[in-house]
Amino acid sequence: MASKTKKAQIDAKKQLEKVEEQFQMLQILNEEGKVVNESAMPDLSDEQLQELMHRMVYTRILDQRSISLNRQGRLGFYAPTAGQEASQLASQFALEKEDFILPGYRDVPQIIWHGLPLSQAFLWSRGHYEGGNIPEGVNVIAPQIIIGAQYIQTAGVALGMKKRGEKAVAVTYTGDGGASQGDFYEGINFAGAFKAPAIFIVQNNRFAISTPVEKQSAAKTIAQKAVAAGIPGVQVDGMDPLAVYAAVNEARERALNGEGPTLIETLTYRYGPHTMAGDDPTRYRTSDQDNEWEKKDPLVRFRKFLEDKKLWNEDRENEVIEKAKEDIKVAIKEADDTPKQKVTDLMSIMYEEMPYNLKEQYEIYKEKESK
Ligand SMILES: Cc1ncc(C[n+]2csc(CCOP(=O)(O)OP(=O)(O)O)c2C)c(N)n1
Ligand SMILES: [Mg+2]
Repeated sequence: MASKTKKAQIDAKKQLEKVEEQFQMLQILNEEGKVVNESAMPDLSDEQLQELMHRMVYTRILDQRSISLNRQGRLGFYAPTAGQEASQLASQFALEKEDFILPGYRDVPQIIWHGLPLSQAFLWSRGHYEGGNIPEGVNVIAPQIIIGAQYIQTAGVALGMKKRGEKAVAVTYTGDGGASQGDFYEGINFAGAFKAPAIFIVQNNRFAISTPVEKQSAAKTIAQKAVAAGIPGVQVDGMDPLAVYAAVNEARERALNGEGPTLIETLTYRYGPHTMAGDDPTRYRTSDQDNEWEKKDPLVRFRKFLEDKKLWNEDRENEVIEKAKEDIKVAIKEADDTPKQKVTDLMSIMYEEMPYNLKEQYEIYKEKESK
């Protein structure tokens, strides 16, 4: 028979509060583009600040164009990115070319800015194998569709880097939904145990398709999940490029100093649908909620910040927009001009040495394709 303990041994409220109070959101630039946390300000030159804005504006255009190309049937799978530019691009901006990115399906912008040609990103969207044929020296893998799987791969890549004595880190992204997956916990735990140089980023855009983050976990923050893995975690304003940059930069330094991985939660929002495959966000979000988040827009606040410093103006922005449109036109043409993939291509890229049963099938398809 269950008996009552005389005195509770767990002060549940206090225990949780103690954890939660350590995960206050880091913000440097507020919604008005004013610096509110001077001491956390990253050391970036004027040119670097302009380059970061360039990348965010460019990527917003890429998102808009990708959505219309998808509607025209000229792209395949596409997961919109508008709203998440600070989380995506300021984190990649804190990396070096040697660092390795393991993206999820919404993280195509980061791998483009890490060196993947735009035409290949379009081919990946179309399901063409050339999209995953990553050029030598570009340290990324093709985006992961299985939610959270990249967290385990990242622990492995980071451990490999450590064993080889490389001065580089492995960086991965998942979403708020991804943080409920077993793979998420296994990845951060393993990397923590081996002090592997990894950075685990969770872009908390408040929804996993239509499931709100409040239904995802009883934890108040995703950042606090780091505690159980024995690694540091931080929650940052994911609409603030400077806060995201500062957090990733610090995590990278720790990793390179042999201090192991960090978990970074960025608070953000996706303005568009989950993907272009029929999701209708008006069924699970209110327009008030959308408006509230659009006021936090990363481009708006960073533009104000740069304009105040006389580092940005309309002409500059228009140049970036034109450049993005031109690049997209060229890249989509390159994707169109790429030879269509054949069944035999899929077989031959899969194996260094093809198994005998596939060899038979390969010959059959080769014969068919020659007609
Ligand atoms: C293992 C697994 N389960 C389910 C899915 C289907 N699925 C695709 S996206 C998604 C939601 C993910 O949400 P979140 O992690 O918050 O990322 P976001 O799309 O918001 O960037 C789900 C459940 C999947 N791809 N993989
Ligand atoms: Mg999400």
